[in-house]
Amino acid sequence: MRIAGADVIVTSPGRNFVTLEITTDDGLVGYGDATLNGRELAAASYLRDHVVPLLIGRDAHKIEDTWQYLYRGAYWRRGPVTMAAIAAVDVALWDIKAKAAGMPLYQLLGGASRTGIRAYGHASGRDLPELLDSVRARQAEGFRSIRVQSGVPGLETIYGISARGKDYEPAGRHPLPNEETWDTRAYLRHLPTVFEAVRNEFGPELPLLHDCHHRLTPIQAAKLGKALEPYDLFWLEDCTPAENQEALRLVREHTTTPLAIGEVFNTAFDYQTLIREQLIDYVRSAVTHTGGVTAMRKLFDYAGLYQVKTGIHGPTDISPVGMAAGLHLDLAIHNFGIQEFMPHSAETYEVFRRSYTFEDGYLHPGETPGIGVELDKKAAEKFEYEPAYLPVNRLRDGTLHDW
Ligand code: KDG
Ligand code: MG
Repeated sequence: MRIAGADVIVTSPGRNFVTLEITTDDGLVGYGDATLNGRELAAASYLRDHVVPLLIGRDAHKIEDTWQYLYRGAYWRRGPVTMAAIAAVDVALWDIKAKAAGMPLYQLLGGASRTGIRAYGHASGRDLPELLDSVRARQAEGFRSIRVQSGVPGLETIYGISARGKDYEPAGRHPLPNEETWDTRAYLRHLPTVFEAVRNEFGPELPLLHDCHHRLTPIQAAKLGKALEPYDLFWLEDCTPAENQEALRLVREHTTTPLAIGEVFNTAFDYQTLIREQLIDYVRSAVTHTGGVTAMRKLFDYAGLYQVKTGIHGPTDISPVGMAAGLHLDLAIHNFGIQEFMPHSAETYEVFRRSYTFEDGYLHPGETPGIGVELDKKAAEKFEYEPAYLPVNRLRDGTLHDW
């Protein structure tokens, strides 16, 4: 079975997505996601200009060899653009292989290790009453694990807080990124009071998560982890900037709050110290940004040796194709932890027809052969690409800060 064609589709049904469609000479079609929020066209060009010409005529069954050909063959390794492009090829080829086998992908990965995939949803509020309402709304939708993000008095807009009743989508369709203001001391003072109130309202059982979004220094993160211990978090995410693996050593020495990191990582090497020294509890990579199913499987098996579990990144900037690929892994691997799930808009689901389901707090990839997501090209054409940027953060004195 040879690769006969490969097409890169950039579409914007509610937000921007980059999708690779691979066709084989016997008529099978596979999809992969290469969406890189705010830098989409770089991934699209990498695929169109440098990868598609290498794919035509290759044996579609040779997934590992193609992965190595694109990774080692580029000479310039790693990086978000390269790894998103490789991920798209890898997932499209797994989709094709599973379709050729007539099985859902998880069967090729060893079969189901569980009946459903525990998912967490996002609750946020500009103030406490709004946040408590938002937690109740997620519970009503079926979520049994909830990420809690709160506004901070004195700060207008910050990461993770949506306008009342609206879904959160940080990438804005502006010619320039929005600028937000950040104050770490105000955040560190306020957040423990929020978790105290949420625990008082919802009791000790509900698993609660929080995302620091890389904004703290190691000692600040250590202080926050300690302050949150009475509220028994499921995890504290991205507490320090992701580049510095050693930072987590200091945090770990001071707190038993479980730690999760990795949504901006793109290879297993970014986790080497973190996993080997057991400085984290959950790996947060997305299939889309970490080289696809092939690379994620290896990463997860490595993490499993050290009792580190998974928490695949699942915001709306991972397309339904990337989401579905992650769900097949979630179902098959042993060291599954939890899956993030931010449902996409109706427009997105009009373009990406999916077989995965969410019911009673659990996701399932479905039983359709392949990954179970098909792209409707006609529908995709209706939604033209519009440049969109993630916001930037500045301290009160104007210094640029991690967002
Ligand atoms: O594009 C940026 C988002 O993927 C990121 O801000 C979402 O941190 C995030 C999360 O945990 O979902
Ligand atoms: Mg995050």
